[in-house]
Amino acid sequence: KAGFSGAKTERMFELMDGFLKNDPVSLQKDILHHVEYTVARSRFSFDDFEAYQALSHSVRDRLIERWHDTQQHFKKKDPKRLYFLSLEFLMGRSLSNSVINLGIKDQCAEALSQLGFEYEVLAEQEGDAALGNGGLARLSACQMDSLATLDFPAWGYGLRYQYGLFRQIIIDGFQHEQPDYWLNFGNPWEIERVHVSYPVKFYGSVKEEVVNGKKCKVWIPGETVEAVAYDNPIPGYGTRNTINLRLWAAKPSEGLDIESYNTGDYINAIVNRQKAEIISNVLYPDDRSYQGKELRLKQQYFFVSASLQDIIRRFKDMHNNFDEFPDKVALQLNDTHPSISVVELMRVLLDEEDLSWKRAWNIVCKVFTFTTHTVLPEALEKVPMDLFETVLPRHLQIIYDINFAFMEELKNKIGKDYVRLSRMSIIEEGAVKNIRMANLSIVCSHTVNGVSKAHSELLKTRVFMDFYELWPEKFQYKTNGVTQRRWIVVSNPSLCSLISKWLGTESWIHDVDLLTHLKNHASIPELQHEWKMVKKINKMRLAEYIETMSGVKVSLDAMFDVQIKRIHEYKRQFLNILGVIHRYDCIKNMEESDRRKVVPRVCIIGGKAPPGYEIAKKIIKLCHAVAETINNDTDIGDLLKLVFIPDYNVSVAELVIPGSDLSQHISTAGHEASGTGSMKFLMNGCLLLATADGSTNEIIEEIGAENMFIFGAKINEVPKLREKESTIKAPLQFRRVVRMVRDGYFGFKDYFKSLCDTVENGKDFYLLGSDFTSYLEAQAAADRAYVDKEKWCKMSILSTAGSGRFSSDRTIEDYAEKTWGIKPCKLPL
Ligand code: 9GP
Repeated sequence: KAGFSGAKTERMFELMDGFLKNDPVSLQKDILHHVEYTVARSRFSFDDFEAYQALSHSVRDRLIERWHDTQQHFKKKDPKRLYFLSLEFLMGRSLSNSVINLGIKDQCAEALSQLGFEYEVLAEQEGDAALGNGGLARLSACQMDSLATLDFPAWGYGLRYQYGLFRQIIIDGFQHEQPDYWLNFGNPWEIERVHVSYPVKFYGSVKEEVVNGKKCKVWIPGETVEAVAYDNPIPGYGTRNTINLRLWAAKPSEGLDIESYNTGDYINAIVNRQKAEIISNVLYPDDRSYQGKELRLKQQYFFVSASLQDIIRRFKDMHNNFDEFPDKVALQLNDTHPSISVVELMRVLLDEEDLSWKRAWNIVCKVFTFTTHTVLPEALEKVPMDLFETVLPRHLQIIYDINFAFMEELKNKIGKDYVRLSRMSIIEEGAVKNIRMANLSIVCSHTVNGVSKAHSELLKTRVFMDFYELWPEKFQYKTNGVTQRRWIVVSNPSLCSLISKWLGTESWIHDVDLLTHLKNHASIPELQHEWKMVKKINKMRLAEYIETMSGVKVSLDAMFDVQIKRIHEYKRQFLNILGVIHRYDCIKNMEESDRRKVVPRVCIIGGKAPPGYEIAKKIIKLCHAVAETINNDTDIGDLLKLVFIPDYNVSVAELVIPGSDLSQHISTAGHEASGTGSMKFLMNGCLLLATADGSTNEIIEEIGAENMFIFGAKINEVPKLREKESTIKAPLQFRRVVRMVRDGYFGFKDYFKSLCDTVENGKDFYLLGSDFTSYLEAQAAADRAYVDKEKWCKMSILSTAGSGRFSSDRTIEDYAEKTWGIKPCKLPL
């Protein structure tokens, strides 16, 4: 109300004529308005991209209306809010998702067609917002969609990287990385909030001072950077609720560098100030480990500090007693990346809000919850202590104090078991001392969870065993989920219509358990016929894409067998390629009569290798080298093709997943925390060939192993197999295909040597050799099933029917109730 007289407010209400309308004519007027006044083109001459921009702005206007109303409503109701802190969000495209969630896709299509444009063509104009690496980041995006749809009072916080995940280009079969300057053509989906900015401080020193007769630690920072907010409205489906994803960008602070100005070095003073922007410039492209990088630590603190200032400001707008903070605020740590927020909140409460240690600690312990997304100990972040001390000197002191209190408490409970004490300490002793961010997160959070049942078991029995023994009540499990809005409704419209037709309702789009009723129809020939037609349409789309991207023509009669995900040794794309070589070798050596029985396959692999991960890059090259041989072998023809899809990202996944028959999730058991790709394939009626790892175990529970192709060692068998690995000979078939690579059958003999070394001579850590035979058996079972078209189709329908449990709606409801303690806060219609 500030600044407005009653009369002006009244005038404003007089001028308002309700919400923007969603009929095609109103949309057309808005689109043309934006062509002329936002894009600044003539309404008589604009191209597809400009039409996309104008359409996006028209959709964004509608989002902003809802966003305002939602924020007002939250403010009025003042519920407990969830703040989801994540350094990565893989949002993909916004237009297609927004029009679905707003329920205006058909109206937009009609409006555009009368203007001479095609909605689908415009939607393709949008680049992906790729502010994340892989599973964790895409999961965050799915969870935001569900939080909005289920009306939870939630905010996401992250970093607005100027360079998203690198673009992968392939030259002669080798991966090269190109920067993804995704903001080049503007981003209609964000709103810059120049007035929402906070100073974030780094470096400097800490002094002891006496303030009001009390001894205090005073941090005198050495550098200040401004964090400016960019808001990204996230609409819910079937509701007006539209929540916010606030991303921070670094800008130079207003403060003057007096010294440089005084010495007359004006240019350098400006150049130095500009360096502040580096903090939010670029996303780290390696999701294996983030150890010891100063910029990484600064990114983490930058986004955490700005977010907490924002959250505390919002809290203080309504409350003046910090003891109420845990009743109004839940802070979710998405992996260890935001874990400095624990220390930052302590610092603010102690040093700025003047609370006692006891009171501050009590608050901190009630607000944080921690989800870990990895099993790999090397991916648990550690920050060298001297780096920490340089960048955040006051925070290090607070960590010492937290750790001291924790160690004392622990000693009281377990006695002087120094080995265990040192394992659990937040500070890792050694030649280089480190801060263990996972230990910090566990000590300070009231709830800790893994992302599948199996992962949570591994946390309890291996990774965080000591902590589980100490605080069993803190540990929960939450199986990941994905949003059916993006992964069926947006990406597979034909399947969406078919499901709605057979269920007689569209309600499954927000009540996904209804999919289970498809089971009743799974054997009906009419449904099967329509189901196969949908698959065929999607396979045609994919085949066209493959031809455009790689020049390879593929047969629609072939089984499309897909593995798309980040390239990692544990995900075992190498196993897949060795399987393809085996298939090729078998076909080559077959009699003509046997060849006629071969099920034709198109094997599709896609994914990015972290730029510094040599072996992963060699796997990509091997895929191309093998493809070169197979695809050019006229003797093989359509019986086998191998294709690598470059630059895999969210929108490529939206195209590939609906067109797949079979998908592979073949990590060494015990290594994939959950896996969410499998859930997207499952929803799209694609059969899974998988190891019993991560969330696959729960998919087996849901749809039955008889509807999947499961193979390989189980999680509890892996450690024993590893012990025996060096003494056991790999099966002959395995040795033969590795030998083909080693001997240069596909060229690049020297280059592939180190790759072959990873699976031979007793070094096969990821157990490709020991799983190879059962892998081939599972592949053979898939071939047999594919021949029986009715059976395959039924399995496909049952896969979709059983996918409801893997919706992020279910995951979010579970978190809301058992972890965050938040309730829906729905905007009235
Ligand atoms: O590797 C896990 C994957 O298994 C999981 O599904 C996903 C979401 O929880 O997180 C992945 N982890 C990361 O992306 C980084 O640790």
